[in-house]
Amino acid sequence: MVNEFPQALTIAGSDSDGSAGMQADLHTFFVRKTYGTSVITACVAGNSYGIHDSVTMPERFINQEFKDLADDFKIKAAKTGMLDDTNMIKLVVENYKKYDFGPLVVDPVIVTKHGNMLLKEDALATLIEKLVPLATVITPNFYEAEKLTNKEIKSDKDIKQAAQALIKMGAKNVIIKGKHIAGETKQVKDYVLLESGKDFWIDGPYYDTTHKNGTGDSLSAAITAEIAKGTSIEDSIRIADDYVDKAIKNGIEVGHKFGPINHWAE
Ligand code: PXL
Repeated sequence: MVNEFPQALTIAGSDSDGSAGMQADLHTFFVRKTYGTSVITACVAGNSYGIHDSVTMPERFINQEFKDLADDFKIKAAKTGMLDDTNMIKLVVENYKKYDFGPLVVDPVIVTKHGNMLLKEDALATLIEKLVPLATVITPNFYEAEKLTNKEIKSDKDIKQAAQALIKMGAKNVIIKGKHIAGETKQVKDYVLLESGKDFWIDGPYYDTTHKNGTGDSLSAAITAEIAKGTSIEDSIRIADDYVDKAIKNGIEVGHKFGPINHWAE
């Protein structure tokens, strides 16, 4: 039967070195046995040393990408990544609302691990107003959670409050990815707050490696893939967290500096 196979969509930027952005999403969809489709919002030129240039796709092209996918596929879940600026966020939100692409996982990408901006400073308010309320799951890291809630996070209590604030802003389920504090424990813990009110921590080891590009993209993509296959939100988050943990632990040596995680790791 046509369109029975689980299909997922990434609305994100292309990263030429394959370690992050749309490429990490598509690697993840593939390995998680989900057919991957894409709406490309921007392209960045870079490698394991960093990002050196970027361009944004034109409005008519974005509209056409959405239309073409909607005309032919049965997408069961979608995720957002790099959206670059206010206009792009508005355009993506308009198109997402127009069609049926299933639940939305919002990875509120702001800046790379190595300091390259992927969202214009003045676009944050639009992201909060227009995109966060559409999120079935929002997946900020520590820094992004602080930016979105406009509050410093220093303790477990602060993390919980940030997650609650994100729910108040309209996201249904939240995972805040933990931060490793230099010199402290060799653990990182992610905090999850579900729509039902249930909350829990996911503890994992901290891996001291330079091969962590695309970790956030891959986590949100793995959640999206699981949702597309019909897995519950809680299990999707748990499975994705475990998958990314293994992909960091069993890294591959690609590029000379900051490398990718290993999407094949099991
Ligand atoms: O990992 C965040 C990210 C998202 N999207 C694009 C990127 C990166 C990091 O490099 O290049 C396009």
